[in-house]
Amino acid sequence: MSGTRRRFFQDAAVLGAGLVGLSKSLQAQEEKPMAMRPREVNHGHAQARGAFLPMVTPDLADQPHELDGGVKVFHLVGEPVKRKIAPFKTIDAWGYNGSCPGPTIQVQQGDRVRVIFENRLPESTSLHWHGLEIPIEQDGVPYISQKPVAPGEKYVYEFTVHQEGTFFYHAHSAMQEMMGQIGFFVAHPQKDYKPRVDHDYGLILQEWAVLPSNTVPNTAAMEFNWLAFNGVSAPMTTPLLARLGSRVRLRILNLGMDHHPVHLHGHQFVVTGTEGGRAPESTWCPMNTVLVGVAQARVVEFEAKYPGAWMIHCHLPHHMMNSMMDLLRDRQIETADQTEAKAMSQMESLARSVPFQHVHHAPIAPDAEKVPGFPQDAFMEMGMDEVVEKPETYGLPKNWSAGMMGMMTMIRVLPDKEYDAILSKKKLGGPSTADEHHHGT
Ligand SMILES: [Cu+2]
Repeated sequence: MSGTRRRFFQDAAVLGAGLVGLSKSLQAQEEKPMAMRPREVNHGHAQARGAFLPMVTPDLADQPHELDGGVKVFHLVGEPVKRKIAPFKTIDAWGYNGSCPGPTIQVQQGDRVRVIFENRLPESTSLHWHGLEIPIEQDGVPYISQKPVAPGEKYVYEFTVHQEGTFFYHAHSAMQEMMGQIGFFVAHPQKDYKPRVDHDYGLILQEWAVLPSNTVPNTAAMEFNWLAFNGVSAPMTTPLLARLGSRVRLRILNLGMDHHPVHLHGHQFVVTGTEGGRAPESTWCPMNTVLVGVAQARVVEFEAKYPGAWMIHCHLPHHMMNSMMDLLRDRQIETADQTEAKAMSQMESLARSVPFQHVHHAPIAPDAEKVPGFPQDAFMEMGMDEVVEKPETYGLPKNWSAGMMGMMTMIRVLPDKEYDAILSKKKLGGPSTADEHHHGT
């Protein structure tokens, strides 16, 4: 067992139930059926049905299915979920199968799909299949297309997926959506999109309003203090990995109260799809920020040309931070006349209250407090590298986590040697969130 991995498990033990739940779901992702593993994919001319490059949803699991005749059968349970969204913050969200967002469902265009849904919420609900062209009886709108599914009841949805693209499932009740009841539903095309990609990643954008010392999101709020990709705020977001020179697809899905301009550093991408499916190549144009509106999906693709750890983040300034209020309470007032020594002691007492192995902040000027407007970001940055360490963070510069907050992750574009080093760390048993795929030549 490597030192890195041993520390990872020590951290996991310290973090307790929330992360244990996460490890379990990531383990589930590793145990996905062989047919779903990228290495098994054959891109030859006689491509078999069921062979596609699966999307990887970092920090979330894939939902496995059983076959009943020719029907792919999935089980979803709507239920309350404890979600650790930052090392020092666990919230009471609602989700599916112990996960918020729910696990990712992946099928192929043409599949017959059955979803056996069970409601373990304290109130009635339903499941809506966002963007799918299916019979009205399957549309999942309470009172309009079906009776609401009462607590303790089951309901079976069944339909044929004739489309390809990035869809999602969610409760069709506004407040339940804001409690986190959403998940990916990806329909892979029968024939690969061209050009083919080597990596396919999915990110769900979410926002919550959770008051300090509270765990339950305020679903009536119009302002949000917790911003997340796939249910976690940076730096807990697991970095995406790409081999230098590979082609990457990124599917971004938004169900919240805000539209999020998602920006990629260091590369240009093209929008190759929406929540309605693949976009014609004639519409592709270079950009590096895509506005993902509420209820929309945007699919972008790019060549990972330049090595480095490149940010992917919502560019709304208030979405590039976490709520520190739980930790520092009235920080804005306390820091108005604060010295660096005082700030450090405040952060050290914070570190004792949460399992950080070190704290860090960038230097400030000796006369900082004389400057109107100070502080802005001075006490926002918190290094917590060790507590969020995993194979995907291996080799990042010290204090990297101090630069990661809110709706933010990164794609690490790595030369072969470094890429392979991380892959072998993952094979030792680390979380599997970045799979690799080889094209035939
Ligand atoms: Cu945003």
